[in-house]
Amino acid sequence: MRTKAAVATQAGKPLGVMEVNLDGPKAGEVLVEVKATGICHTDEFTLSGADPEGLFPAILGHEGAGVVMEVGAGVTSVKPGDHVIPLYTPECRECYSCTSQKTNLCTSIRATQGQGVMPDGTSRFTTLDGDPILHYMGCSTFSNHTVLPEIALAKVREDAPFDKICYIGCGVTTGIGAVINTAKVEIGSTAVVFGLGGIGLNVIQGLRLAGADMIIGVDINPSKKEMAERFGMTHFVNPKELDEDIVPYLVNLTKRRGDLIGGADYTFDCTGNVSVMRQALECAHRGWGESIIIGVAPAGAEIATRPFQLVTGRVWKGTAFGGARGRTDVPKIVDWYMDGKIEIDPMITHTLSLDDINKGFDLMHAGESIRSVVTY
Ligand code: NAD
Ligand code: AHE
Ligand code: ZN
Repeated sequence: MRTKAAVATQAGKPLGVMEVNLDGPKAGEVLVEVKATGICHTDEFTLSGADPEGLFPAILGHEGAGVVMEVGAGVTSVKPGDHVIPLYTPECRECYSCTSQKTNLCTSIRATQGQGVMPDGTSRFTTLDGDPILHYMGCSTFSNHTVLPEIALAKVREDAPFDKICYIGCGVTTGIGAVINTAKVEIGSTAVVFGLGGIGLNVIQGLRLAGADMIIGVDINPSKKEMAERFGMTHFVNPKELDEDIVPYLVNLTKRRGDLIGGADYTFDCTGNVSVMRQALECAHRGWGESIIIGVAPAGAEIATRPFQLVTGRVWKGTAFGGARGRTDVPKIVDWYMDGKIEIDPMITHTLSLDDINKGFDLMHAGESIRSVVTY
């Protein structure tokens, strides 16, 4: 079939909106009509050329929601008409990682996914001239239609609006999951969140859900303060306005009665900046503070700290897709949204057509959006 897609032709160039060819689903695959997709900072990261796994030409986008149109041979868990959210972290429930019950990082199709192809090693997308176009993170939601492996689809309820629940395909689940699945934050905790964008705000609402007492947000863009307060931030810090180093400032701010040292129980990096990741670790409490890396850093970047920071009990962790097992957890998060337990709508600051998708990247660069969503 033919469909309309935004194609990343080369690093650092705007996406090109064009008609492309899409082959039907092979065995174990599913054709999905994408109804809406968010634009995540990770799409920008790959488009910029900073992603060591970035390949071109490719159809980016990994935060979508849509409807199943056709299933390939052997597909049993979804059928035409089902509403689904694509999963860049699939859940096969059979591989060594899935059955370990120790991680959400299903490994069954990770190798081909990183090469921009389906599990059989080929792409379903081509240009109208017949040249191959690669898939991205196994999802390619910047196309009106896409093909995914069955194990990379979460079936969700049919009354949930596509233009909101697409965000559960990455940002919402990543932020809330980092708090609940990865950090396992307890009631009464103190926390610091670095970066109050599409991920950081969801960490904040996750912290509120978990019952954290002190939720400190840090961002160099003061316009992020208002929205973060709406989602539960109790204190805002703009590092550019401080006269002292941010680490001692935060350590002092998190000092509780009877505590001679200070430091947060949990900290989260939602910036992708390795200097910020160090600050996040070092403002965690001596003896037990945990720092969770969510941000994705450019090719070649490395984190550093004095080993003494770890010797004295701070813990450095990372999380992908918030530790969520997509087919199991994503339908539940959709229920949380529909039941009013979590909020999504105010974070979707812009809704665009596919023709205007590059405006979504411009808004992100200008720091003017939280999430831009493209509707088809
Ligand atoms: P975003 O652009 O919406 O937000 C980033 C925020 O960080 C902005 O508000 C920006 O002002 C702030 N910021 C930048 N530099 C800062 C600094 N030095 N100090 C404090 N704040 C700073 O991006 P997003 O969509 O929220 O994504 C955030 C990061 O998370 C990106 O690196 C993205 O690739 C990554 N990510 C990771 C996962 C995962 O599974 N681990 C999932 C989604 C996104
Ligand atoms: N390809 C990059 C790393 C990108 C990355 O860390 N991706 C996250 C999801 S970000 C979603 O917005 C992830 O899930 N990682 C686990 C995985 O298996 O990719 C690089 O540095 O090579
Ligand atoms: Zn993402």
